[in-house]
Amino acid sequence: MALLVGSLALLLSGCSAHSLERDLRFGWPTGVTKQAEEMRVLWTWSGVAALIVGAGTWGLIFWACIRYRKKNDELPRQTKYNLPLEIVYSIIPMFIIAGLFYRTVVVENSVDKLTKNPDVRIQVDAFKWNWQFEYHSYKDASGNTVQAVYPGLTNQLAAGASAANNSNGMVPNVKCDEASGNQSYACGSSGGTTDTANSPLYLSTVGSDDEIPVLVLPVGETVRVDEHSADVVHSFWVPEFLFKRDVIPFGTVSTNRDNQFEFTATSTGSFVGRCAELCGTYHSQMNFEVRVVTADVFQKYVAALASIGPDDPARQYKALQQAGMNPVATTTHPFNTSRSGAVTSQNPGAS
Ligand SMILES: [Cu+2]
Repeated sequence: MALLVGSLALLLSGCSAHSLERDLRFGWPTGVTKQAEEMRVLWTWSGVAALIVGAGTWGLIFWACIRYRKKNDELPRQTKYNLPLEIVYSIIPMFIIAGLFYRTVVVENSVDKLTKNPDVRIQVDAFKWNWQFEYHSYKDASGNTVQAVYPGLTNQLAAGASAANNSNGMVPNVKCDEASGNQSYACGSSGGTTDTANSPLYLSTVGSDDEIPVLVLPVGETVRVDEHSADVVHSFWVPEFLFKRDVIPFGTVSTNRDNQFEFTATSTGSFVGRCAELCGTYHSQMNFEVRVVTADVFQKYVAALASIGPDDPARQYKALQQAGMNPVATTTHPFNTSRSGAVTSQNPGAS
C-alpha cells in the first residue's frame, strides 16, 4: 500500500490530474475520434478500479502472511462461517460489476448514437474487393447543407419526413428507383436527390486495381456513415478509430437495415482502413484510406470533385491534387486483384 501511495504521489506531483488521466492508458491505443477517447476514459477508470481491488487483495494477503505467520507449535484458533464477512465480500463485487456494466452501457450507447442532423453523410459501398464512397450531404463554408444529386434515386430524406422525428435517426425503408441494370451501388440508405438545381452530381470516389479509394473528411464534424454492400458481408474498419462495423448486403431495394454509425474525428491525418470480415479471395487487399483534413481543405476537395465530374477516371487523383493534398493514398497501396495473374504467379509449376 505504501509503495502504491508513494508512486501515485510521485506521479501526481509531476502532472495535472487531467494529463495523468490521459496518460493512464493501460495499453489502450491512441484513437483519433471523440468516440475512441470516450472508450479510452472507460478503459482507464476500469484499470484504476482493478488496481484498487488488486492493491486491497495484495494488502490483505501480505497482512495475513505476516500477522498470522507460524510463531510456535500451538494450533491457532480455527474459525469458519463468518456470515457478515461473507455477505460483505459478496455484495462489494456485485456493486463493482454493476458499476462497470453501467459505465460500459453509457459509453456504448454514446458510440452508437446517431444524431438528427450530422454535418456530413457518407454512403460507404463495399464490394468484392474494393470500396466506393459517396458524399450524400455536407456543410458548406457558411454552414448550409449541400446535398449531392444521384439521378434516378428517390430523395429518401424528403420522402421519409418521419426520419426527422425518428428518435434513433434511422431512415425508414424507402425503395430505390434506380434501374436494376445499373450496378453503381448508389441505392444506399441515405439516398440522394433527383431535382435539386445546381447541386453537385455523384460526389463519389471508387477504388480500383491502380488506386486506393481515399475518404476525405473534415476534422471536428459529425460524420454519419451509411453502409451498403453489393455482394457479401464486409466490415468497415479504421484501426485508429478503434471501431469497426459490418457492412451487410440487403440488396438495392431494402436499405432500412443497412448499418449506420457516426464518428467525429479529432485529429487531422491519414489513417488506413481495412475490410475486417473475411469476404473472399482478396479480402486482405480491400484497403482504403481516411484522410481527415481541415474544413477549408475539405471544401476545396468536394468543390474539385464536383467540377471534375463523375466521368473522369482520374477524378479522385485530380481532386486531391486540386485541394493541395497528396493525390495518392499514403497509408497503403493498391494490390493486383487480377485472378488469372495472381493464380499464375502463385503457381509457377503450371506452365
Ligand atoms: Cu470485404
